[in-house]
Amino acid sequence: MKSSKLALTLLAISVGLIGCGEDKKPETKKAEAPPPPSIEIKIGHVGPLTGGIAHLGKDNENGARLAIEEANAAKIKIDGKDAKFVLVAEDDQADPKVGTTVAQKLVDAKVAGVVGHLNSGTSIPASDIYNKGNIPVISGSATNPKLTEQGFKVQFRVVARDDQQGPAVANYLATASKPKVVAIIDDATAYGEGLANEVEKTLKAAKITVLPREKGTDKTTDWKAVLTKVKGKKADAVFYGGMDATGGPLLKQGRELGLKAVFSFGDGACTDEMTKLAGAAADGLLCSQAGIPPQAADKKFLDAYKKKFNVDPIIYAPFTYDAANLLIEAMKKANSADPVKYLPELAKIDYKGATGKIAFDEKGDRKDAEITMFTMKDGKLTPIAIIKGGQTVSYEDFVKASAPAPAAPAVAPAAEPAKDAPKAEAKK
Ligand code: ABU
Repeated sequence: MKSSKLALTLLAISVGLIGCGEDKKPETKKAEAPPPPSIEIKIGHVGPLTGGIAHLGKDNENGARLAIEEANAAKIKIDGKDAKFVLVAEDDQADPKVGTTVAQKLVDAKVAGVVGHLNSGTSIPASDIYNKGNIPVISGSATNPKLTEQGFKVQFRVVARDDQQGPAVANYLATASKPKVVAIIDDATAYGEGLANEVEKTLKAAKITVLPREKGTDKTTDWKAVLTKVKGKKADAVFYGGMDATGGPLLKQGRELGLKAVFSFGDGACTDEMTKLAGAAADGLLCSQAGIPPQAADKKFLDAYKKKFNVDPIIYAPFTYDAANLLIEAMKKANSADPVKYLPELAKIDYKGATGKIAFDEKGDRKDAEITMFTMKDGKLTPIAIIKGGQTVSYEDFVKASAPAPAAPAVAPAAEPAKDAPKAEAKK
């Protein structure tokens, strides 16, 4: 009896359950909203990522990469679509031939714009390829004047040119160190030779004796023969047009050979890398960069860079960061990533970047670009003066003037040396 009652109860429950199942309405699938329309925008970056100056190529690439990551985080819309910026990074090995190959590769990949190249020697031949492909390109470090003298509407740069940098560093050297005989050495690249020519012109105009040019290459690390010759000619200053990877050994070997001359370099060899390469011999180096020093860049940028890469920028990362942001800003203004549409916006842009206000002249050069003079002091590159529009301002005053509280900079005459500038040793 007991078991038949239980069987009936179970039957009732199952019938009830089946009944419930029959009452249940079939689930209607909610129509999924289509994903918002999106657009992928490729931006190229080119610099040497292998070889002696790979550290500078990486520094430049980091700047562009940070700008792109920030733009993606900002969820920018272009033509009503979610813009997804993608950095296409290429290594040109600082080699002009490789430079043109990767430039063509980027054009074929339909990048919307390019940041680079690092070197003038790669930027100049590559510019022709970008021009033919109508791809806007902004260099954050190439300083040879020819780059923007070819009439290419797509070519821009955000640093000063060597016909500004050469006279600035030469005048500073002449005034601060008062050399009588200067030896000039270059690495036979578009940058090194071009800058050395500008320095020579300025020194000669100041009636300073310039010895016949000595040359190496961008791979030379044994400078002893050249330096022995320079020592024999009793030069009291040496200017080198080349990069830090070759300038470091030059300086080190010069001191090892007993040269007392003031050494002076341009931006390619004006990095803290000199201390690693030349050790204590680097102290007293006088050198220039073709923009504000990296430590004077916008604090928000500096903090973000340090957070992301766990190092400080070496030299031109703030400029490549600005270069990438300029491309993006012009696209936003044009509401298009089509170079035909955004190039006119780029040409007339007025932008507040990490390196200050940026606008371009009709050639694509940065208006009012600064030059910074440095000396190497206790193993650290120390900015001593900023030269802008022919006026020299001590770095101290520049920093004060850039601070939020308005303070007018004390403007000194052009090429007036700051108190830290190295003096040439009296001839023995
Ligand atoms: N401006 C220094 C290094 C880059 C160049 O070749 O111009």
